Amino acid sequence: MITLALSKGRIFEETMPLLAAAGIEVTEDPDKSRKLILATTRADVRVVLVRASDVPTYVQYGGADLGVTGLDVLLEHGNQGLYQPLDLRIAACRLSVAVRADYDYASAVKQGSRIKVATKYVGLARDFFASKGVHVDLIKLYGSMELAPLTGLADAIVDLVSTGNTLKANHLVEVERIMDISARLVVNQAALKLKREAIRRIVDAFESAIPSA
Ligand code: PRT
Ligand code: MG
Repeated sequence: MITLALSKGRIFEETMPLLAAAGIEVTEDPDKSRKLILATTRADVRVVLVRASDVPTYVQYGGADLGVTGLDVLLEHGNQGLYQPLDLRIAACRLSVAVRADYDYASAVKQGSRIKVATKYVGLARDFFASKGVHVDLIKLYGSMELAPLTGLADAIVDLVSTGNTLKANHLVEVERIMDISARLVVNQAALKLKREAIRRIVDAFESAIPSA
């Protein structure tokens, strides 16, 4: 049995065409069922639904053999015990710094002021600002980062941006792009040895179906 960990939403949806290329179709709709283990058209392949931030953990400890996870989640988690064979080029976005339109970020950086930054990505934000020599106080949030500068909780946020519509709707502006993000296939290292053939076939099929740049 091969177990693939996915999160509901864009990762699940954008992984379906890749699975189809491997001749695998999920036979249940995750939005219409409360099941967390989904069968597929292949008796030896199943999908488990986990929180996006839990995918690396499931694969690292062998709760799943493979998983699809954003580079943001993967870097924040650390890639210990994970073999990372493919950039799937799906669920693309960027990790950026954003502030209120009336906050002068450039001056704050230049003057060496301490900047209050709210983010779910405390590790990535710490590394980024340290590499630039910018002093920050990091505030950990679990969601709705966009609200933090509007309420005075923080001066800036570090969050994912794709269309930019969410920032715009909240009168925030992107002031720095930290890195480009896309979803990665991750594989448990022990599974790679024990189930080499079956995993190799899935990895190869995914690779052949990756959207071109
Ligand atoms: O939602 P939940 O708390 O359950 O988990 P999650 O937010 O971690 O999962 P999900 O499904 O929202 O995101 C899974 C992965 O998709 C992320 O880890 C990213 O790698 C990737 N991804 C790609 C995105 C986006 N694009 C994205 N736009 N994840 C989140 N967003 C959010 C962003 O945080 C912001 O709130 O969408 C908003 C901005 O979008 P635009 O289009 O308005 O700019
Ligand atoms: Mg989300």
